[in-house]
Amino acid sequence: MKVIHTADLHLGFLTFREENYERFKPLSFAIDYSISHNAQLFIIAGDLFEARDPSSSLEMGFAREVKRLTQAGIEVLIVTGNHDGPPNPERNIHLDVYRMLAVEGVRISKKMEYIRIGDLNILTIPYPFKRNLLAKEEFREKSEVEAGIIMNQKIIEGLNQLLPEIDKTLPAILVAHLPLSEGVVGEEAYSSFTVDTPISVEEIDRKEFSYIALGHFHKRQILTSKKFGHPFVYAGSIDRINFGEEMDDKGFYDIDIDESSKSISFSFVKNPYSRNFLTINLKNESALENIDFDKVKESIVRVIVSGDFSDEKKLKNIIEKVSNVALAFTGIEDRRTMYEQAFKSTFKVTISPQEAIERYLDSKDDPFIKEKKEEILRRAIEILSNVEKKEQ
Ligand SMILES: [Mn+2]
Repeated sequence: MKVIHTADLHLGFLTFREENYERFKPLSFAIDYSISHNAQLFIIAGDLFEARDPSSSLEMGFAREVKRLTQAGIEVLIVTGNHDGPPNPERNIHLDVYRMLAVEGVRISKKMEYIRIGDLNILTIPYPFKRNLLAKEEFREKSEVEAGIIMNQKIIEGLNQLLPEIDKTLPAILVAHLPLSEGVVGEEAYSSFTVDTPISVEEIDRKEFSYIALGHFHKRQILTSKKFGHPFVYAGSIDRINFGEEMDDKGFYDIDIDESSKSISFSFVKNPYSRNFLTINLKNESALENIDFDKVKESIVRVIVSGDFSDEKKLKNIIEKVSNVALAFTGIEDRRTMYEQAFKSTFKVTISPQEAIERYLDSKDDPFIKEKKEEILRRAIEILSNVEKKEQ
């Protein structure tokens, strides 16, 4: 059985409003791959949309991609992440539409549960919201840290309760949207405002699992449990969100599971359509000749100037060309302090909406704004995520 493991799509994440960027391209590529490789199951391990209430054009675009999977006979499993909500599992979320309409071949898991798809046992752990726990009378007095610890205990209890449902003659996997204490946090730290209480690999590993499909950390990584040697795999985000991910490969995992022997093999598939970030370091004259303008054209670009240049005009012309060709140009960092201000002001620079709001808030000398900055920023980003540049 072939399974595709994706996570953290964050559809609708705002970067620099770059023109010509097709937001569904990375997902479409993963789906084309699944169809052409005869996958039977397509997993999204949480954080589908950046916003909790995505715009209808984003939802339509996603539905169009899901339909391509179901029409090809590929089952779809979505386990909710912290961006998908809800803090209260009884409350409806946008993905419930798929359940309400009983879309065949699409499963949404927003609570821990056992699911059987074909010859595969699946246990799920959607992102656990502490707010849900703190709302209960008995836990109301607990601190966030205490609530996190209780939450993790509940995950372990939940797992142990679900384990007997596994058909032991067949392979089993776990799909979870969780922070693991052994893992490396990626650039999502800049887009998430939730405070996590990580749980350890050993605490959730069970002998029955062959593969643990994870979402939440945007940095792709494979952790191994000491207990049974099982692979705990973060597929990583499908797209890059800032310069911190410039060098990271983005993509998804292709897993082959043998039903009779329960053995698995898996490999990473690089997604060529992930948004590119490019830093151009201008350290010397020869750096000016070696700019890859094909790459510039398809990237969000920044320039760092640090060396000595005999022809200042030539330097300026080249940076000007870069700024015109780039998908989006975010600015120049001139480390030769003597030129700094005059140099920068001659170029048109794009900053992200988040950055613009943050700069605006920082410029205000208002105690209310100072105190509520994080909250205002979070709400503003949520609103902006729902504003579409162009209807599709
Ligand atoms: Mn997440």
